[in-house]
Amino acid sequence: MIDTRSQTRRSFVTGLGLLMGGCHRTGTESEGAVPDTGKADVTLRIGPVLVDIAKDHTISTVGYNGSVPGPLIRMREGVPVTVDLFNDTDAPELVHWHGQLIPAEMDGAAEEKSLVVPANGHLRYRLTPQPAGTRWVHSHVMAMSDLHRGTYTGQFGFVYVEPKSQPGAYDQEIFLATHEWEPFYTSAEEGEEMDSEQRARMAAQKKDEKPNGWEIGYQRFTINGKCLGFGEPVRVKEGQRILFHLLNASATENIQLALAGHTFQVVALDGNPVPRPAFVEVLDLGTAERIDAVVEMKNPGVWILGTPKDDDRRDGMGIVIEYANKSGQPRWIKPARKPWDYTLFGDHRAAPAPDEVIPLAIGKINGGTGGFNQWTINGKIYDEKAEPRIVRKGKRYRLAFDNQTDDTHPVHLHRNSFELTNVHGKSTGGVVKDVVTLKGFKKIEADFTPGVEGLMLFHCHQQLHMDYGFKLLFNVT
Ligand SMILES: [Cu+2]
Repeated sequence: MIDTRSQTRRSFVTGLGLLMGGCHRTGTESEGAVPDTGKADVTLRIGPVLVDIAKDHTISTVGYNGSVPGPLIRMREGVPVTVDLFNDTDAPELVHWHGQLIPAEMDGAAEEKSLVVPANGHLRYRLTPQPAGTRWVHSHVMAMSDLHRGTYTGQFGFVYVEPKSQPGAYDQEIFLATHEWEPFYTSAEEGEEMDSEQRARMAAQKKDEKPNGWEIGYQRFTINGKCLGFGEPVRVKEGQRILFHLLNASATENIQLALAGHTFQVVALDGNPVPRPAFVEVLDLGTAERIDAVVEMKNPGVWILGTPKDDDRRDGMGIVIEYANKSGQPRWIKPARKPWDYTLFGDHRAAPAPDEVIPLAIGKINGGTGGFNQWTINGKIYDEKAEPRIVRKGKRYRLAFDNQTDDTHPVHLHRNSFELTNVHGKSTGGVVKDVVTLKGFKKIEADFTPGVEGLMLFHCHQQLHMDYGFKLLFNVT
């Protein structure tokens, strides 16, 4: 069995052989679809799964290899792997290797014309994992109004691409993925924290528009497929340094997480080491974002790692952290709320001037009561018949995001990473991400340099936003 949550440093090394069954082939073998000979290094079987999330509460969904999250997949940076994908469902599936710089064929996005895993079928290909860090794998199918497809399901799992050299300044590493269940349509809008400028712009916009369309709510909240208090606790010892790998595997929710009685030292964002590993009490994770954070266990007791939102924590969003020889009710302490700011982790390096600035203004067409909002980039809803926007390999582009909506958008660039250069008017450097969460009415700039040719999708990772127009296709030539 592969423990998806926790591995000590020792089993971290031995665990390698588990999923990567075949011998490691090295060298420059070509990537792409390959014939079915021999054993694959990584196997994912897409199929129905029952998840016991709480006492007498079972979710029926689709997952990978019979578990939710799927098994932790470890790969080595630059070492090619053969991947077997089996689909035991009646619908074609797309398996997206989020955060990896791989050819479009294997990237798992329909817009990029990636290979599809046929319904009740099989697909085998080879890819070369890169870059190192906390990546993940998830379904990339459109869900539209069907809340039992795509990222609403249990099709997600961690992918850890091991660096060539391992710093290893920790005693235990713990992988935790958040996910919500039993989605429903609601007209209630999530109350985002807003400053006076955001509130003024929202008020100005609200005047003569149709009302906001459907939003999504959830009944149950889990970490690693378990509601708070139902699964095994994370067991720690006083004095240990724990490296938490946290993933927001939600379809639509942006979340916060805190560990009562403790402080996080953020060492990587979206798997990429940050220039300044700063200390924070509360982590913000937009949909699909990852945070690697070290916690020094120096406050013995039984604690809750969970969301500061009391209702959501009561409905399951948390996990118990238990020190050796301690027992009793897990404790929660409301954390001091400081606004999350990517620039905390950046430095003052000057970004090279970009070859071109690409303005991306985000807009919304309200769906009205009982309808779906539609999303626009530079005034256009995604059109699959439109020609992709050409970008040149090796050139530096600056994406100038201007969120003209009151909604938060965790936007994602496929097959690439971007470096944040300006956040809400503050310049920064060295923070490399593949998702950046744009708050309502705020501006962020991020630079990228395409390295791999082919189609490259940009979209909002909020499933409902992506499905209803929030996409843009690039072609790297
Ligand atoms: Cu969005």
